[in-house]
Amino acid sequence: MKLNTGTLLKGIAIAAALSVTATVAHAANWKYAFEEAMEDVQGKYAQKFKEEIEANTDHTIQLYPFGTLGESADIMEQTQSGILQFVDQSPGFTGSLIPEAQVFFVPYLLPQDHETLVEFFRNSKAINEMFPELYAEQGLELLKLFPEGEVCMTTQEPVSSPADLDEVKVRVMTNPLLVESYKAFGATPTPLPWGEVYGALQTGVIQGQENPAFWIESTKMYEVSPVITCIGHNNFTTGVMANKEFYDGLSEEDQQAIQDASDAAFDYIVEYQKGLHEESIQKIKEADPDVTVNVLPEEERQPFMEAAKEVEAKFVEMTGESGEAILEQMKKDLEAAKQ
Ligand code: 6CS
Repeated sequence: MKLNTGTLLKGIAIAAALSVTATVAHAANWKYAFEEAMEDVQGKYAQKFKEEIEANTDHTIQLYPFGTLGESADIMEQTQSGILQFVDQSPGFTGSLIPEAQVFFVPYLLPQDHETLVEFFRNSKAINEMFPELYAEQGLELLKLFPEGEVCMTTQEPVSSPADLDEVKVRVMTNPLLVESYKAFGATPTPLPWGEVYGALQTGVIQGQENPAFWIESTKMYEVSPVITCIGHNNFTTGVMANKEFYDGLSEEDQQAIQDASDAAFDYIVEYQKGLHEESIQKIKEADPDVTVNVLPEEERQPFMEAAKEVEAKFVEMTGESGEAILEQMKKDLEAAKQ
């Protein structure tokens, strides 16, 4: 068949138009919800993830901060059912779905030193190999677990020993091990979703709660619980995951882009957190000079550290062999991270 130049050019134009259409039809707008505001740690991570995905794929990401789609439990349900593609939910809540995730609430397990902590999250076999299997059983592709900062308590009265927590109702995230933890610390634990915490402190339904300093500052927890006590018992862990069916249905290229964006967001967020605790405490003191910040010395931490042993035993009791295996692996990984 003889083709004249006009026909050929028309053919090329149609083919080009079709290939553009195909690409456009393929580009998706993925939905990603998280438990904090845009300028908090989870929001910063999410923004970096979005930036990477949008720079390296045809896809776009719509971000949904706390309050736009409901509580943590709601955004998890929406992700499991496929309404959302990505979710950031902390083990504090995921622990009720995946009991082994409560390991992040065994007090004094995670190191306080930032570099060791980052090394651990980066290379841990428990984090990178064992947890993904457990999340997969719940229809979730675990993309990243990362630290958000040292957890401190906020109360009405000073706390320097478990006796000071007697009869004090301390709000905890909704997982059974945190309840055990605060029982062992001498308090009356009260599990609540995040949205109810400020009001409950204001009305005296509870008298305390625990969270990292950036969050105490940004959510103004110090206005309704002005004594901050740091006992070095934990660092707040959070996790980002995708709906597994959605993830498995993606091309290898898109899956790789998601893994690369997760790595980039991890590198960014651990750097972002350097000095964040101190800066947040400074901002709180400037906002309200009446706030007290107590960092308990080693000897006053001792009784809390003793109580931690009981919590660790509870964790094993609650999660059986599978939890024990995770705990043991984490201990090995932590040892390696310290080297
Ligand atoms: O305590 C909580 O429920 C919240 N704390 C932090 C640091 N992030 C989100 C979570 O909902």
